[in-house]
Amino acid sequence: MLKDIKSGAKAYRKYLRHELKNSDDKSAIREELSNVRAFLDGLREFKHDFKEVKHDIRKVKNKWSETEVRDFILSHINLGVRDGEIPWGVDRVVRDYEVGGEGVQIAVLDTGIDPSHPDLAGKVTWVYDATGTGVKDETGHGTHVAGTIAASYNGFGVAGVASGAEIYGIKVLAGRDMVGEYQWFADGIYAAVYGPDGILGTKDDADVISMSFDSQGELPPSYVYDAIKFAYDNGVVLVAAAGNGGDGDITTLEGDTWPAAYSEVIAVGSTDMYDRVSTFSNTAPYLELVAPGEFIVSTFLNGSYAMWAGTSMATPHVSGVVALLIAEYGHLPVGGFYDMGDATIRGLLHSMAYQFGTSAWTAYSGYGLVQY
Ligand SMILES: [Ca+2]
Ligand SMILES: [Ca+2]
Ligand SMILES: [Ca+2]
Repeated sequence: MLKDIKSGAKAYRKYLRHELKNSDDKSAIREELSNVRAFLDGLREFKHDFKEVKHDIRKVKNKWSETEVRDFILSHINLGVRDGEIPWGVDRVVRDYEVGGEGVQIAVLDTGIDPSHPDLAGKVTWVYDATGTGVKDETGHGTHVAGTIAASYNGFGVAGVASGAEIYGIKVLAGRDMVGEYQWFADGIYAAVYGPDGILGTKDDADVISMSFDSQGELPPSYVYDAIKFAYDNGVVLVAAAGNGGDGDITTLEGDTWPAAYSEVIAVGSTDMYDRVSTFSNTAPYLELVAPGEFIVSTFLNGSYAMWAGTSMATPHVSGVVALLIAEYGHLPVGGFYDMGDATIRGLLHSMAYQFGTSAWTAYSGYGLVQY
C-alpha cells in the first residue's frame, strides 16, 4: 500500500513537472508540487518511525479495491482536499469549514506537543509534564493529535477541526514506546482540570480532555477513575480512543479498554474515507462515535507533517467538534451515553452524528460519524 502510494505520488510529481513546462499558471503547479514534496516527506517519516501503524495500513489494503487505491492517490495526493489545506477527515466532519472553537481550552493528554511547529504557532498555550521526562514530544504522536484539533487555517500545511481553540500539551506518555504510568495519567487529568493557574473553577480550566491512548485491556486502579470522575463532575468533556484491537468483524465485541470504557468518557472508533468502520477499530458496548482515522495527515516533529492511522487519530476529530459545540452553545452539561437533543454536549453529538449503521446505535459505529 505504502509503495503504491509512494509510486503514485512520484508519478504525479513527474506529471506536474512536465505540466510546469507547458503551463501558463506556473504558481498553482508549483504549489501542488510543494504539496507532493511535503506528502513524500511525510511518507518517509512515517515509514521510518512507525512500523506498527504500517501494519494497520497493510490491513487496510486488503479491503480496498485497486480503483479505491487509485481514487485515493488522485484525489488526496496533496495534504488536504479544500484549499489544499483541509485534510479529508476534517472536511468529512465539518461541513462548512471556518475557524471555530474560540475561547475553548482542550487538554491533549499524550506524548507532549511540539509548540514550535509553525502550524501550531500560538495554539499551545501551556505545556505540562506529568512523566518526569521533560515536556519534549519524543515521537510526534501528541503533536499529530494537536494538529487535527487546532492546526491554523493559515494558507499552508493543514488546518484543524477547531482552529480557533487553545491547546494544552499534557505529557502522560514517554519514550519511543509511548508508555505511561497510571500516576502520570491521573496527575495529567487533575492538571488539566485545574488549568495553568492551578486554581479550580477559573477561566483557564480545560473544557475538553482528549486521550488518544488506552490501557490495552487492563483495568486501571481506582484513583484513575477518581480523577476521571473529578473531571466529569467539574464539567470537563472527556474523549478517548476506543482502541485498535479490532478483529475486522463488526459482530464481535473486543475486550474493554480504559479510559474509553468509563461511562463518563466518550469512546471513539475509526472510519475510512468511504465511511466504513476501520478493520482495526474496536467494537464495544460503550462505543459512542466514530471519526476519520485512516490516512490522517497532521503536524509532526521539526515543522513537518506525517500521515498516521488509528483510533488515536479519530479521537481528536471528536475533541475538535466538542470545542466547536462549546463555542457555539456555551458550557452545557456534559451529559450521558443515552442523551439525545440539545440539552447536553453528548446529546448534541449523538443527535448530529451521521449514522450509517443499521440502527440508531451500533457497537461498531456508536451513534455514527461525528458531524458539525
Ligand atoms: Ca495550516
Ligand atoms: Ca484554573
Ligand atoms: Ca469486532
